[in-house]
Amino acid sequence: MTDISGNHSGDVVYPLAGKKVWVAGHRGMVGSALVRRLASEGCDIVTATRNELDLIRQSDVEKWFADNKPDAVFVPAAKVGGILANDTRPAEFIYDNLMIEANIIHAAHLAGVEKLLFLGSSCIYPKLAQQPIREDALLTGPLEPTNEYYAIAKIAGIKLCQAYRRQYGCDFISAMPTNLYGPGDNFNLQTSHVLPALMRKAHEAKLHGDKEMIIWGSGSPLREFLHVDDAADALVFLMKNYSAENHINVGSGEDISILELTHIVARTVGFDGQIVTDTSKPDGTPRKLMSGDRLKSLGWHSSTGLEKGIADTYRWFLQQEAIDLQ
Ligand code: GFB
Repeated sequence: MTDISGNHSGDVVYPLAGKKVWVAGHRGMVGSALVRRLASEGCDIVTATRNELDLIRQSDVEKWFADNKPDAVFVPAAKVGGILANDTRPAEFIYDNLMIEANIIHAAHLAGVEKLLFLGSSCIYPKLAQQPIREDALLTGPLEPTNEYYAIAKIAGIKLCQAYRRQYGCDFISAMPTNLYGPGDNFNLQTSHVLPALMRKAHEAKLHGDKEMIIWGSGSPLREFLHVDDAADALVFLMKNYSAENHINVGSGEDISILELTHIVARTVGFDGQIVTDTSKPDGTPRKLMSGDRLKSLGWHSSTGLEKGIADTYRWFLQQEAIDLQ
């Protein structure tokens, strides 16, 4: 029988041992977690810094593939950011992401790459999708306006993988991770996602002896969080075990309100002042809990609880304190 992975036997579809694997965007939070996770796979990991390769430049990307000849490619490389960055820099979010994914996916096809995994995001789904959001909710309704441009680019990436699979038979797959957090996150308050922002705000409020910390929006939106090491594990699992054109959700299966999340972060950091909402800032989509049924049916589930994940991330944050967080 064929399962949803397209796998007939239940054996690993694509073992990574001995393969040359390029992690595009290895300095980002997801890329660096992938490099850590791949260390135990017996593969040859190749990377390129931004100075060595500008992913926006098509001919440079094609040349890089011709010179390096990877067997497999992970594509966490992307222009990413939190709600404010997405809302205020739509041109960068659509242009950079379209260029990066189109260049890599097309060049991977030209170079005969055996397998490629593209990363999307849970914000590709309609703003008011039925919860938990199944993969087939894609393109069934209007998008959340604060991240529409990023979402359109990521939807194009999924469609590129599907199209190259259909027309050229490329084994290109897509995964849709939920909101990720962990070591290597961006703690810049203007551009970050909510979890690192809350951690930094609570940490600084505690240091300065502030009586309150301000969070954006009403605090009522619900978000699903997954530790980046769990995400990397799921991505390696999919690379090895999944081969079909439908994208796969990658999440923890649980969501939490931003206000509750703030309380956990404040407790972890040791800030016991007041939490104040700034409703002049956007809430974004009210809820985006993804269905993890497909990934579960393939045999993967997350293992890091949110409180533990936040505590680990805070330890990492404290170790980085000497580094400039601006
Ligand atoms: O993580 P976040 O920026 O992005 O915000 P999204 C999640 C929620 O946290 C929103 C609230 O309701 C924010 O208003 N929030 C509260 C804060 N305080 C803060 C704060 O200090 N900083 C930030 N950043 N948020 C992004 C998308 O959506 O998520 C991207 O814009 C992508 O496209 C990414 O999909 C995963 O979850 O709203």
